[in-house]
Amino acid sequence: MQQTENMQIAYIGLGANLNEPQKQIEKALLAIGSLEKIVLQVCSSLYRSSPMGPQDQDDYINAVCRIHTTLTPEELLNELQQIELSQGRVRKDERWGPRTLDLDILLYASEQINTPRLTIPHYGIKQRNFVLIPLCEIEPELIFPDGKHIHELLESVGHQGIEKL
Ligand code: A4P
Ligand code: MG
Repeated sequence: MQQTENMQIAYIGLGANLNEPQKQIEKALLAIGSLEKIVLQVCSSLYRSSPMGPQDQDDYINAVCRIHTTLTPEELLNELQQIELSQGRVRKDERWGPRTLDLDILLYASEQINTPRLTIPHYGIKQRNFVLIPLCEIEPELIFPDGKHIHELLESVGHQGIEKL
């Protein structure tokens, strides 16, 4: 990507627990990195985490990456949903059920967005160690749009049920 104008920083959370989840995450990172208006900057290690939600499903593989992009948040969501679909994601009614790939926009610049399609920061970010731990690995001094430091949030979620691969 040549263009540097209107380039924003965004963080994407990746999660998978079906069909060789580690490969799903690796494939998704390649797909994100090959999008025209995105530069993939850095990705965290992969983490294995116990499922949040129904317990009769496999462990998840989670990671977080940082991108630079000229896409708007809505355009970014469209691209991410396309990648989810191309990797066999089927949206079911069950809340927090198993999935081949889940791509969430965790943060987009310092924007706070609340529309029917988009909540940014992602609504679960502050309660989930499988998001905060990889995010902190790549951005240890991150300040959230509401002024909270990532370390403050990490202290309140703990390290249960998650291991770095
Ligand atoms: N949407 C709103 N805001 C956003 C955003 N910031 N990023 C909307 C992405 N999408 C956003 O998403 C439903 C709708 O959310 C989208 O159409 C979009 O318009 P979805 O991916 O179809 O549904 P979902 O992911 O099943 O729902 P939900 O409630 O977002 O699930 P979560 O919260 O993502 O949780 N356990 C472990 N250990 N690790 C995991 O990664 N993930 C889940 C899914 C459950 N348990 C887990 C994990
Ligand atoms: Mg999702």
